[in-house]
Amino acid sequence: MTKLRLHHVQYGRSFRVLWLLEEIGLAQKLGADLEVTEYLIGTNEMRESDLPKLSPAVRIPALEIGDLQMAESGAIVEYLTETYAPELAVVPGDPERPAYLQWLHYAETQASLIEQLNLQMVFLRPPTVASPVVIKLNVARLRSTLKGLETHLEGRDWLLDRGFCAADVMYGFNLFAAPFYVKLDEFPNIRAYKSRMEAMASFQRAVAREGEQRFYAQDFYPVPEH
Ligand SMILES: N[C@@H](CCC(=O)N[C@@H](CS)C(=O)NCC(=O)O)C(=O)O
Repeated sequence: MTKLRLHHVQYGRSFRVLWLLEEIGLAQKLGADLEVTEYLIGTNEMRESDLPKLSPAVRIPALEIGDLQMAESGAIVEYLTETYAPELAVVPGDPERPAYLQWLHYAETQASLIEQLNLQMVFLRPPTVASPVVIKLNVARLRSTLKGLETHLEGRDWLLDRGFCAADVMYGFNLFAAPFYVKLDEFPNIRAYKSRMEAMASFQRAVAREGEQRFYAQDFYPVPEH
């Protein structure tokens, strides 16, 4: 049986890959069992596992398909779609290719801000103190990326005119983590976009596999006063 193994962290970027694997139905296509290896960030689990052999920066996601080993969520999303679901990719020469690449990679501009906020608000432990200035700055920068996405989504169901594609999958992590730092009340297009994701059967299967949210200890993290 072909090996199909995803290295995963709850509420992390690996959700993008988990969702895409469900959308493609890759386990069924390969006649494989999807094995999900979950880690707890902030422990030694990742360094002490075989992840360092798979992921140059020892980060998740990493994906193994047979002998193939790959890290970087965006790269994995591009590879999986062009190899197994070309209808979700946009090929070179297609007029929507520049927009496809732009929005696929914009997701990481946004995700890196979420990551900085996770670092300050979730991972720092006493006696280390989070920096209100850095938090305030990163919240403002995250809000600004959400505004850019909100404007783009005006009058659209998905990022591209052709409909749901691999670039949308990248936001399956971002838009579920961002609201812990920036409320989405001011972004109606993003809220509707999220609802469209949540209505997809593949998304629901990925959420069911991931289980209840356990990563964040509270529903919202306000910017500390000082
Ligand atoms: N650009 C990479 C970023 C990967 C990344 O930073 N993943 C986070 C979880 S979302 C991680 O593994 N963090 C562990 C750490 O920082 O030690 C990607 O998209 O895969």
